[in-house]
Amino acid sequence: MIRFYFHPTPNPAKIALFLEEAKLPYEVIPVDTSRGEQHLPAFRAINPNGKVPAIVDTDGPGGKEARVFDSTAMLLYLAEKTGQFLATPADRPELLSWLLFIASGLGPFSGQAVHFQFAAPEGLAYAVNRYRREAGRHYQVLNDHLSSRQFIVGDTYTIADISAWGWLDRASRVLKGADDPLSSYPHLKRLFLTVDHRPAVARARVVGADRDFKKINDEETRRALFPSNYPLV
Ligand SMILES: N[C@@H](CCC(=O)N[C@@H](CS)C(=O)NCC(=O)O)C(=O)O
Repeated sequence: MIRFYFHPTPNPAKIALFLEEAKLPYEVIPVDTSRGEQHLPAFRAINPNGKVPAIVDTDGPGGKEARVFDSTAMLLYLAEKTGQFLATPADRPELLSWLLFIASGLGPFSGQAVHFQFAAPEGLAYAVNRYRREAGRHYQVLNDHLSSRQFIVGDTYTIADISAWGWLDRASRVLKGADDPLSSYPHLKRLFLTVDHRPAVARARVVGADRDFKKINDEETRRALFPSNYPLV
C-alpha cells in the first residue's frame, strides 16, 4: 500500500497520474498546504522539505516501509518498483536528462511565473517578464525536441511525459492572459493533449476532490505558503 500525501497542485498531480496509470493501490492523505499542514512535524518526518507530494510505501525495499519525497524521485521510484512507464535501458540517459530538465527548469520556472502573476505584489514587471520568458523558453526547448517524435523519450509514454503533463496542465496560469497558451508550441501542445486524453488523467483529476481543501487566500495561507516573506520565528 502506498500512502500518498496530496494537495491539488501540479507536482502532486504527476503522482496521482502515475498511480492511476499503474493501478497501484494507494490511500490519499490530504496535506492542506494553505492551512500550513506541510510544516507539521509529522509531515516533516516524511518530507523534511515541507512540500507535497510525498509517499510512504509500506512495502519498500526489503519489505520495509520507505518514504520518498520530491515528485521526480517518486516517479523514478514508482516506475522502477512497477517496471512501468520507464524507458528502455538504452534510453536511460535521455530519460534522466529530460526528467531533470522538467524538475529543475520547466517546473520551477513555471511555478515562479504563476507566483509573480497571481501571488506577489503587483508591479514587479522584471520578475514577471523573467519567469514568463524562462517558462516559455523551456516550452520551446521541449517543443523543438518533440518536432520529430511522439513522446519525450524513446517510442512510448514514460514518466517524462507524466512529469511534463503536471505543469503543462497549468499553462494558462503560467502564461496568464493567453487564450491558447500552448498554441505557439504545437508539438508540445500535441504531447499535452495526447497525455491529457488518457483515461487515467480523468481519474487523476478527481483525486482528493472529496476532501475539503482550503480555498481562501488569507493571511494564514500566505504565511503557510510564503514563510520567507515574514520574519523568522
Ligand atoms: N521539487 C518538489 C517541489 C514540490 C512543491 O513545490 N510542491 C508545492 C505544490 S506543487 C508545495 O508543496 N507548495 C506548498 C509550499 O511550498 O509550502 C517536487 O517536485 O515535488
